[in-house]
Amino acid sequence: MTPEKLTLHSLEAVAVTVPMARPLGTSAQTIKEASLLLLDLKTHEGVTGCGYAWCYQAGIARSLVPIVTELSDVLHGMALAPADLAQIIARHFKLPGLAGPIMMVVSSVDTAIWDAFAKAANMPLATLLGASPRPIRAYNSNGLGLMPASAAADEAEALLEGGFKGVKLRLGRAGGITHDLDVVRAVRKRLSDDIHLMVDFNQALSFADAMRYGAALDSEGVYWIEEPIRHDDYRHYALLAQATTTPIQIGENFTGLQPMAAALEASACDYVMPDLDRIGGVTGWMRAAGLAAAYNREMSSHLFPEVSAHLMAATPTRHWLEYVDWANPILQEPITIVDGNAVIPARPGHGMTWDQDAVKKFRLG
Ligand code: SMN
Ligand code: MG
Repeated sequence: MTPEKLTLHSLEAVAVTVPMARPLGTSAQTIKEASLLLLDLKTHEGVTGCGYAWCYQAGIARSLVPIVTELSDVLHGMALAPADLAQIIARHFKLPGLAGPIMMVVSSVDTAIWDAFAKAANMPLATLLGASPRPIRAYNSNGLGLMPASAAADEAEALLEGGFKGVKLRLGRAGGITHDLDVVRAVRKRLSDDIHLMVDFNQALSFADAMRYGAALDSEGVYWIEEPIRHDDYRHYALLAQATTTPIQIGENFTGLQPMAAALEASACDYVMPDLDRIGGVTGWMRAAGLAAAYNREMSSHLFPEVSAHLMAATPTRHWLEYVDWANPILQEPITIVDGNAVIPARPGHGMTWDQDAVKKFRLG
């Protein structure tokens, strides 16, 4: 089967909630289980594709199922040309707006389209995108939520198993800067100098507090400071990035390319980390990679390590893959880590196949 012959038969979605080995306490919300929208694409020719959306909350995952059903009717019978379908899908959602959870649907449909396309071409997605399926450097982002200092130091050490050279610690405690700094120091002290320590505030701080934190963290051996203030306050991000020597990282909240372009134009950050499911799937990611290259900014990924590994291989300014194991319970062959690097599978497509027994078990409603 050659990819240009494929036509879309249907899209189907299932909402699941799967257990997480380590709960994730962030400054905004504690996440104890992964609520996912699993998306399957069928073609008339028999080739299939899939993708998933990380929905943050079970209710969001559930609410997206009928939206996928309606989109399926719209796309039925169309040629499976990823760039063409991206435009058709964008037009379909133009009036409600390509934002929030709708963008999760759009992005995961795009990912499923590319998966089927790569399978028909009989190539791993990275190969189809013109990249060698090289090992992709990853940091371990499982756990290290808001927790006491000694527990965080223990967990940070445990997360190095698999040869990881980086871990990410969540900050933004209600108790304020001294509480956060105690934890940073305990974790930093436990890790050897060659281990990168990223910190993530999930938008917890005011601008004034972020300036104080930035100055304090500059002498604590932190590798990047992620989302210290509201995600779209690029004017203040630019001031912060100027004031701190520690690089500022943002991007998981870029919904489509325009916010990313605006952030880069405003010099709001040193690094960018788009999220596959907000940037517009594979199509959106590849365009974002061009933007990052044009603005000379290192680009990391947010969640979705299984697909992001392929995309990072094709990203000129690739930096760090965020590794989380949150989809593992429903995958037949989760992505593997060797010496701290994600291994891109040699299978055609992105390489994910649902474990159907697990899907049945964790299915919502
Ligand atoms: C994050 C990701 C997913 C859920 C909550 C928080 C975090 C990250 O911002 O970057 O990993
Ligand atoms: Mg983050």
